[in-house]
Amino acid sequence: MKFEREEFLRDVGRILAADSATDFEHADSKELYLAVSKAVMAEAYPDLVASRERAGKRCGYFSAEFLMGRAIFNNLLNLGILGEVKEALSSVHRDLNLFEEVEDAALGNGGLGRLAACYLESAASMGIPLDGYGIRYRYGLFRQTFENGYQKEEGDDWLKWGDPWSVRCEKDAKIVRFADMDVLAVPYDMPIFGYKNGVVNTLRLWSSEPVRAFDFDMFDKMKGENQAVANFNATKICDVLYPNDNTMVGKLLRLRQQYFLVSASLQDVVTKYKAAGGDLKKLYEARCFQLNDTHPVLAIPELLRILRAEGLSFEEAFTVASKCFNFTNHTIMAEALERWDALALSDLLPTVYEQILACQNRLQSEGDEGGKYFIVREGTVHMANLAIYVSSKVNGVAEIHTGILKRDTFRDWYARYPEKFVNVTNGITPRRWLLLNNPGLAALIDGKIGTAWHTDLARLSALKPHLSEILPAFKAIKAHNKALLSDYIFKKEGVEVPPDFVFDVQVKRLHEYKRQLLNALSVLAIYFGIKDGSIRDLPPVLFLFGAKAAPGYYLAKAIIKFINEIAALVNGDEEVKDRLRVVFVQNYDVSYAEKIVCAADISEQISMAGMEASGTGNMKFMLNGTVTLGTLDGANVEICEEAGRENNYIFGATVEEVAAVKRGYDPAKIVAENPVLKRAVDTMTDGTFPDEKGMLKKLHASLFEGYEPDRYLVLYDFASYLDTKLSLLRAYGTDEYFLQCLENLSSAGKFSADRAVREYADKIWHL
Ligand code: 26W
Repeated sequence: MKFEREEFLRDVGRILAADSATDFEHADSKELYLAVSKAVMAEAYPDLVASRERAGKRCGYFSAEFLMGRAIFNNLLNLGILGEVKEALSSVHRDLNLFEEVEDAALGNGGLGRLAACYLESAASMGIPLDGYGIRYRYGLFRQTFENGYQKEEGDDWLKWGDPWSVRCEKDAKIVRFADMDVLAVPYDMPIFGYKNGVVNTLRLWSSEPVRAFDFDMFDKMKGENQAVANFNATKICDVLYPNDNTMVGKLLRLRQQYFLVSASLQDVVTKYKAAGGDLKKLYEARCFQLNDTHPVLAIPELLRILRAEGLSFEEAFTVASKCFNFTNHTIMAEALERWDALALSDLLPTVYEQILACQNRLQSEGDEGGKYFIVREGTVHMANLAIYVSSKVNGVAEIHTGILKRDTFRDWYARYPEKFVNVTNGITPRRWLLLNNPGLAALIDGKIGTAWHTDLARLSALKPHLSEILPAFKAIKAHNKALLSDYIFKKEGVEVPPDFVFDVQVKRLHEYKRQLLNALSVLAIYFGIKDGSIRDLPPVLFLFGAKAAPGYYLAKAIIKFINEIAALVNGDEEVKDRLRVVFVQNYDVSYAEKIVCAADISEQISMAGMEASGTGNMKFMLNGTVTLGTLDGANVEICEEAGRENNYIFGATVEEVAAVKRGYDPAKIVAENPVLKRAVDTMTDGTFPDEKGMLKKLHASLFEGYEPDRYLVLYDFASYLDTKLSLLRAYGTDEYFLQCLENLSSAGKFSADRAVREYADKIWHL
């Protein structure tokens, strides 16, 4: 985008005056933020219109979550005016960094939502016509604080700073019909700026509003019912993002959200397609849709319903749908696979349910001796089965994950439709996750190999001949980033972390399978080892945690409490003060991640093998020059393939071993034979920590009692984990260690979301 300082300042000044009756000198940071953002939006408008009107097939990315984070810095970067705006503001004595206070748009839980955000950015940067469709939750993922070590949740009022990057498109509003009420869906469009290429794609987020009294049809239906109550219900649909990651809660309101999203989006697409003279029987020539996990899978019966209402036969409609839809699976966890009660679904969405039944009948009519193939069974609708049956392509998100889908989770479906199954290994956008979050490192790379890597990450391999040369500068940049993070943590959490400690980091959602508990036990073992003198030769180390637990996930919350207790014990012990520190940061989010990822020395990716579909945090650390301490799970496997296993620290049972170990597994025996482990595990029950609510006791019980004790083999993998961790800590600081970091950085090309969206565009969307 062209940029003229005088013109820009004049525009911003006028907006400050018009909207806030203020000026550069007096505006507070919010007023300034709104004015700067709006001035940029006005400037970008022609590119937006041009991109939208481009001819050719487009893909809609349907997702219940888009974890966008903060927009302003990324938008300025991609428009190529980040430095210019910074200078322009400082010429009027204002600092662009004020906008670090702006709220994240946290309309997502974790990996799946952040992946959607990376893909939108990469698609725009690659000139791929991909539009996001989602929900404009009034409150995003809860804000987390700790009180006495316990997680507390508060509403996330992400609109507090206004929403200058969205445009409300009242004209495109649609009515979404439920059995008991109609709801108005109003779209807000966020521009997605490609990196310095003039492309602007759109993220369209739907907001629910009451269909007002002017809708007489609706008014009629409501006879007898209180209009105010109906208004209240309608608005409520988009109130809040469900805070569960990997666990399905069968709440009707969530089903309403899902239908609201897909019905509004498909009406939008179909209306525009028809208005442009398109033939609905050939919709697939102009449009396709990627279903981000099962959350938007109701789009399938909804499209069938719409096409039937437009006069297509069921077979005609089915053919169109099966060419339009593709499905990505993001998890193999049984508790995450969505299933809905058939009665509840048919009560809420009778005409949609009819189409689900029609799919079920079509499937049955094709013959199925073993009874392996079903969409509805025993009063339950299986959303993944519906998705697989109708979609053209089904993909997993890393090689190992797609393998498990084929061999295990969807084995029967794979036998029936082998050609449907493909892998697309996840990726991350190098703009936000290197250029923006680590400007020092980005500049170092630019200086060595030029800037082509910004949009062609595989070129990082050109660094390979220069690794020793850049090592001193790399060390200095890492040290600088650590100092910045240390200041930030002090400001936010009120704890001191010496920047010269090793930063050993585990940040991600809290889940048993991700095994933050394994990390916690190793920290205790190291602490006791330092105390009793059995561990002497370690550099001083900070164990940094960041994670939100789903509010209803008891054991996840217990793990947070446990780690916070460990932090209090360790940080309060004068004797280990110079050797050890433990910090659990509050409210880990995208903006926190940007600061943490560039400052980490060790990336902990320690899920039980077979459980983490891919992981994308692992890629962010790698790209910032960090070694992985991890299992052979998800994309860690491919990270090792790319960067060399010898440059990472791999431990623990493999997928194959996990299966074998689980037969006849005896966790008590493992603990009995390992006194170091026993000492750490015992702290949960021996009074080391206060446990007034009995949380730690239950956490302890989860390892030894119940239907499947120590389900994620924390105890089994402990010994090899601790060994590997100690040898990594001992290697830290040597040139060998820093070269390993740089081997990872220079091998990270594959993990660009640019590569991933290109694969989708080629293999799946055929754009
Ligand atoms: C129905 C409740 C629910 C909510 C969220 C079920 C499942 C989810 C997501 C699929 C969980 C998720 O975010 N999965 C993560 O997706 C990432 C992007 O593909 C992967 O990198 C992670 O490994 C996977 O856990």
